[in-house]
Amino acid sequence: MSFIEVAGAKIDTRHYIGGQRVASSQTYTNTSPIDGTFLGEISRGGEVEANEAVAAAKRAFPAWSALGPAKRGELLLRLAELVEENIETLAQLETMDNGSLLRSHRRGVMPRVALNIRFFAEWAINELKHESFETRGHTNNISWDPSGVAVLITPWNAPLMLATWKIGPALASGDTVVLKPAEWTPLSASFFADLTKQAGIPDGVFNVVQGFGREVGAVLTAHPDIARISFTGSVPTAKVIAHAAADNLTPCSFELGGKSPLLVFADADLDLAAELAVEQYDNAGQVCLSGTRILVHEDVADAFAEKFRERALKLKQGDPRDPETDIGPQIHQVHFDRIKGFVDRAKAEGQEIVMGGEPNDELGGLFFKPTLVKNPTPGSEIVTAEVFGPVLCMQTFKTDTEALEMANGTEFGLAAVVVSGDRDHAKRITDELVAGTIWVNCFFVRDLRAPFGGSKKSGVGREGGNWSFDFYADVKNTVVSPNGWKE
Ligand code: TXE
Repeated sequence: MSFIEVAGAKIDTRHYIGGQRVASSQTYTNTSPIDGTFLGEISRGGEVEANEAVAAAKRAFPAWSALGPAKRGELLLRLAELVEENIETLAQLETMDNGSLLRSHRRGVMPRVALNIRFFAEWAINELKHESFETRGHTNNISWDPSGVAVLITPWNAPLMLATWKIGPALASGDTVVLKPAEWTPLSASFFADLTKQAGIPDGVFNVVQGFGREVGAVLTAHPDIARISFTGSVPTAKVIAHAAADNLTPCSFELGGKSPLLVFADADLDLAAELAVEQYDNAGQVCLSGTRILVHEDVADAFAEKFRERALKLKQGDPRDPETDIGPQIHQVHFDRIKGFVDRAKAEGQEIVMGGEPNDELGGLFFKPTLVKNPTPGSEIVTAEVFGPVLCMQTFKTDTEALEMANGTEFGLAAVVVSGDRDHAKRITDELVAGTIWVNCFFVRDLRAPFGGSKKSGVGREGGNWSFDFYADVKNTVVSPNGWKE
């Protein structure tokens, strides 16, 4: 059976290669994290499908790259409209597949998917410019040329949203795309492929191969005919991909994990701080940017903890389709066990768990209670490793120096949240923090024109605005001499 019905939508379970649906002889089973409902048997791609997809994208490249930003933009803007027309379907589909809140998908995530496509299409048409440089009468003209086939490998925590951060600029640059979504969340990418067809995007320009990272993903990333690899996921997988890319020197963009600090200073608005801290449980903690290490000045630690607890205890855990729910299930049994393993090891070490710390037995399934670990031992696993679940740590500091040492003291550098009531103080702190994105008295707001990415082990490169095009395109400098013209 090559179609399944999810949330009223007909979803093809096969790959989308060269504008055609292609099945694999092998499949794997996809279930919903909400209640284990069987969703379908998904084509399990391997070497053959990876090679076919790259070949299709390679064939489609000359015509797509020759179209130019304006003509590509017309098709991409139509695609953005189709996403908007299908927000409800996409929202329900994604919620069934990855268990994130339906209300977030409806209000924020799926509209953002459309915006990702529209923004980069318009940016390529109107904004992708650089001033020319003059050197001894010679003019240096900078331009962005399409580079070839871009392989995009994406995770399961915000499947279509994260994929379209890459698809938007890659297609707008004139590259053709092979997307491999995460095996646990294959459905929205498949539905999206149908929308690209409806939008009139030529066959082969956008391809989707389903399956496992170590199988189809490994072949794609080692392929000699690709020009770019963009990956969002874990640090260990990024290392494997970097090795795969090395033989061909394929440029890679990596957006990886984090263990970001949320710093609460003595001059902070503590209600705001508590609200921001509780937001770090969003998406059941499966957010790379989460400020999972709450660092509080000791003078306000008790008052802050009380406000945090008040709010955290009000969080409602349950079915993500229920509009009242704040925290849904984890994505998959494997991931649930990973989270539980972190917490169990922390308990065994004698760390103080002051909230949660166990599965939610009333709900059963993949629901893990929002958890808080108080004053974990510096350097211990729970305070240094990315748990990627609803598990926060709280530690105190005495001075700014100590706060900065703690904040910068992991191998990651993706994000940081600073809560302070004093602008000069906040500025002094943000100047010293090592992170790709810092939010001051806020969280999760980002303009698509601004760069996004991680420092240290949290990533390589930046996405957003020109930074995306710097990666997906071949940036070219054409130096024009004042001499030699027959004028
Ligand atoms: O990630 P993987 P997993 C972190 C988070 C989580 C941990 C493990 O800490 O607990 O990673 O999650 C594909 N060649 N993040 O195991 O393996 C894979 O099929 C090519 C942070 O799910 O990194 C999927 O499409 N591709 C994060 C994608 O890589 C390969 C989001 C991500 O999977 C591959 C997700 C290979 N050899 C997890 N092996 C974030 N930064 O937001 C796997 N893949």
